[in-house]
Amino acid sequence: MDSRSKHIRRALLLAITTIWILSQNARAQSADQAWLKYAPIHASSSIPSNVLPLGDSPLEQSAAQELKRGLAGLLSESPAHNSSVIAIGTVNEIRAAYPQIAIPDVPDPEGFVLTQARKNNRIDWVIAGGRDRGALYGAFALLRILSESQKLPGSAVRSTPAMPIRWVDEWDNADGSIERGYAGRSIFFEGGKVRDDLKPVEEYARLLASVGINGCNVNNVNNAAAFLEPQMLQNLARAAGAMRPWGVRLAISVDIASPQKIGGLATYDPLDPKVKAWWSAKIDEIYALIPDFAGFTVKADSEGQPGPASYGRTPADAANTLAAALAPHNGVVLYRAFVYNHHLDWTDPKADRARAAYDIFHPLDGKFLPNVIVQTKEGPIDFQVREPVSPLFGGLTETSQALELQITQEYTGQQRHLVYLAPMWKEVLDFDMRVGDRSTPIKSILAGTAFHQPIGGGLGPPRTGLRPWGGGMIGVAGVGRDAWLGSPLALANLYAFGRLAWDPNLTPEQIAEEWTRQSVSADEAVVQKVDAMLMRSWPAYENYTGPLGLQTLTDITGTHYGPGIEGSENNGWGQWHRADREGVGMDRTVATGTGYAGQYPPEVANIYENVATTPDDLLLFFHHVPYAYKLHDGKTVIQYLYDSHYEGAATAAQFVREWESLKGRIDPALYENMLPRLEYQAGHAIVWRDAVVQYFLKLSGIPDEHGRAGNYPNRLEAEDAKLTGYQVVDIKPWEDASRGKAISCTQGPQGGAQRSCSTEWVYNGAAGNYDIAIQYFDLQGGVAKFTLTVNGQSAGPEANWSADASLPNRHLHGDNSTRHIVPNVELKPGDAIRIEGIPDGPDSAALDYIELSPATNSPLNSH
Ligand code: GCV
Repeated sequence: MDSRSKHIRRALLLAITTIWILSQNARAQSADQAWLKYAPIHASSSIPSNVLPLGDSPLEQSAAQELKRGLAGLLSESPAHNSSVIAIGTVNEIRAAYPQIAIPDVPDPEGFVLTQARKNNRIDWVIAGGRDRGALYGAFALLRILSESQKLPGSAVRSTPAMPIRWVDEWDNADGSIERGYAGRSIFFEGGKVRDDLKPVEEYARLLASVGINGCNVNNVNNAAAFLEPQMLQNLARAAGAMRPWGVRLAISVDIASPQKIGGLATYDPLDPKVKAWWSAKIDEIYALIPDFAGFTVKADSEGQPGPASYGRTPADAANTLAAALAPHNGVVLYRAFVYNHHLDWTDPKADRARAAYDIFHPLDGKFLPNVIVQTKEGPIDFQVREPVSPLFGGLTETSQALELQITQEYTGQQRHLVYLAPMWKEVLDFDMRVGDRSTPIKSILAGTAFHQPIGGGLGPPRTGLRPWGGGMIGVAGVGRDAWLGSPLALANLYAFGRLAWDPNLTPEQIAEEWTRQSVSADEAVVQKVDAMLMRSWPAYENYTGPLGLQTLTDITGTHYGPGIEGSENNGWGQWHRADREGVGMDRTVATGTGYAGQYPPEVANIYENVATTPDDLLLFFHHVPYAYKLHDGKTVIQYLYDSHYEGAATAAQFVREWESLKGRIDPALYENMLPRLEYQAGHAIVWRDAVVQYFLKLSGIPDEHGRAGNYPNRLEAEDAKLTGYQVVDIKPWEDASRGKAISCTQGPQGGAQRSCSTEWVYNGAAGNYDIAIQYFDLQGGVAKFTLTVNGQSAGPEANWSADASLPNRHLHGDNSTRHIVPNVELKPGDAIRIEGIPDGPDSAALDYIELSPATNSPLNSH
């Protein structure tokens, strides 16, 4: 090869490599996919565009780098032409550089002040952090303020976090899967090891820091023993290093049986001296590798995980063994109160899983070491669409406490449904437990301020020794490689979690507005529309899944996703709703029920004990009532069940319309990404609606006074059609399909696989144009194909579709019952409407029904 050819070859290779790297970067997972977009603002020319870092700690460097990046984006269309700077540093550094201004003390190292200072005839902006971490949070706050309001407020901004522990928990497994994760595989792990590419971890930490989150527990609380192996700890040190520049400290979940499972000891009894020594040595090993290690999360004696109960020891015994070894290193133990027996006797009317956390942990109050924080889910069951606030928050006045929330939407639509959870979380934070008959809202309990004064009633002296730990908020995040949470709008939940942990006095509306302006658009009309959707999404989901405190009416031993009303009954897991022919709800009163209501402080207990004072939205959580029982507005329970399901599904259908109205006003990629998700949700809301409504209609025998439940005049059932190849099958649970039946293209006449099947209806309604909704099942593990024809002709551009979504369950079920709409089809009496289904592997091209609605009125017609 002559030198010219070599030169050309090298140039070609370089070009190909550059294109590849660019394309990799284009796809790289980054914080800009969430809210750190820094879209251009209409900035005033007084905004300084130069950044002056006063210190050189890694956190201050990150802060300065972020400010530069942020300003470059925000000011890209209106560059500033002035010599002012944004000076960033600790209070001490700022005071030294600007002796002429009075910078107030910022005692909390994480707090900050933003203000302006005159210097050399210019007006500088100043970010002064309590320490370097505060400076970092101040930088993000300044960028947020600019993104939102385009200017700095007239007076100084002072901010300190409400609570010291603000962590996300990931339930990632070492093999790269994520328990209850709905956005692809782990950003931390793959193949039993920490991933080589930790860029996404770094970007995640940046995202977390932007809303003040300061810890990340990276592995699943289940099966955690392998995470303490020496090799894994070395790997974890790399992950800790990737998050460190953003002030996010690494924590891990540990298995309480580790001394036996990986340490070779004969016991894991937490009070055994050999066990204590093992933990001590292990913790020293961790800190040698990760000096700023945050601590441990523990799930023990719960859902099959080992725990101290095996040795007759208490959670306090186990927690304190770990805490004592962590204390010299400033580490903490987050001990989860999610401890319960999942083999309860469901025939026993007194058995109640909701009681477990209080029964087990309340007697241990005051027995935990100061660096133990008891971590409690917001409700006594398990992240349901609505639960009362856990009474344990009022039952631990001598113990630091953390509130565990779920950002990943396990029981709330798994990110396929839009459900903005901040309003639910806010209700929890504002809930007044009335401990000692005085104001003790959950947010003050978490902040560690609720019980500082003696409060009488035998509750003991002021707490001492709890600081510096205080308490906090933990969000189970479940981020993955698919744009963090999969659905772009689901990111509002991650954002809201961080913002509320910093300042629980913010409102969900404020947070939604902040998030939308940074993530979607600053266009006022867009902000209003998106925020209105976010704010209505949790009530809508509650309405079409489990209202009145019924909890999410899903199969609790399965996927926790689609409808499965009896799935929580007749098993030991204790998520019962006790629906029977006469009535519904679980009696948790002291007088006649399980006694759970009595776990609250008296003022709250009295409200829940009495059926008349129990709020409607928790009625069935606390009381078993007849279907004809009247709610506060006079409506019967059964009619409310019908109405709320129809209302909820109608709201989900409106979301599609509202999103469509944003076309051309927002980023086209975001528009296209969300639209099919909302269309899917609208269809699945109908699956939910019909399942719950049919179930309670059959059980109660009381008709819907509006005649909707069980009455579907525009539906043509698949099992009633002329079938070629298709077979009629029963669906389990029956309520997940119209009339409990569907058709499935599985076995051919000779037992071999079918190549295709068809079903045909003869139309006999009025002539006109119709939207045809086809309810089909999209099973995992194959991509079935469908075609709709009328009299042998294609029914339009949408008439061919594939069952290619990724939905739970390998069986025909409400989890995967899906709606496709073929719009505007002309029909006249006698027309043959035919669907051909081509199965693919396990996906049997199954169909439930078709439903016709006049083209202009179709709730789901998006065309
Ligand atoms: C990590 C629920 C979830 C489990 C989870 C458990 C927990 O039961 O379904 O996946 O396990 O809560 O919080 O420990």
